[in-house]
Amino acid sequence: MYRTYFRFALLLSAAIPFASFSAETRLSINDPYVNLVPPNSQVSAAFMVIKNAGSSDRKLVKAESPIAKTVELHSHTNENGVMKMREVKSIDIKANGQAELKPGGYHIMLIDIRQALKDGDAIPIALSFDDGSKQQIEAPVRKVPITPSAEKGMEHSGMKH
Ligand SMILES: [Cu+2]
Repeated sequence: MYRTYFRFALLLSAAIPFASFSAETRLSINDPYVNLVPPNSQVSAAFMVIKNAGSSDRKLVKAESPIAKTVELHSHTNENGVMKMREVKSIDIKANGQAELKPGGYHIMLIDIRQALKDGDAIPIALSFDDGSKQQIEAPVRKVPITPSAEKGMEHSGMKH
């Protein structure tokens, strides 16, 4: 006896690639947090990863928060072993890419903080992008972990020539 069964199974992946290329802003904010600083500190920084699933480059151009009188976009660079912060006009978020705001790199500087930060507090931050879109997020306050790169930076700044 010889029987053949032909079975054609159309397998649909559960993860169908999303292939929409609208000009719409497709930014997502991941893992935002605000550095827990001592209660007497007037400044802190917010960090996050901004993902751009869109097909055009975007820029973060402004950040605002009710907890700080002044909010600036900053870069952090190692200049001859000295870590320096500098205000920047914008932070690039490449198409199909991401901008990482992290200790030792780009960050949102919160200056003249109006209230003492407590671990777990949710800090509202409004982000504005170059296409006119805005995103309102809440970033929890937490202690910044010491990353290997941050540690290296600190070692560098302590080095004597
Ligand atoms: Cu800064």
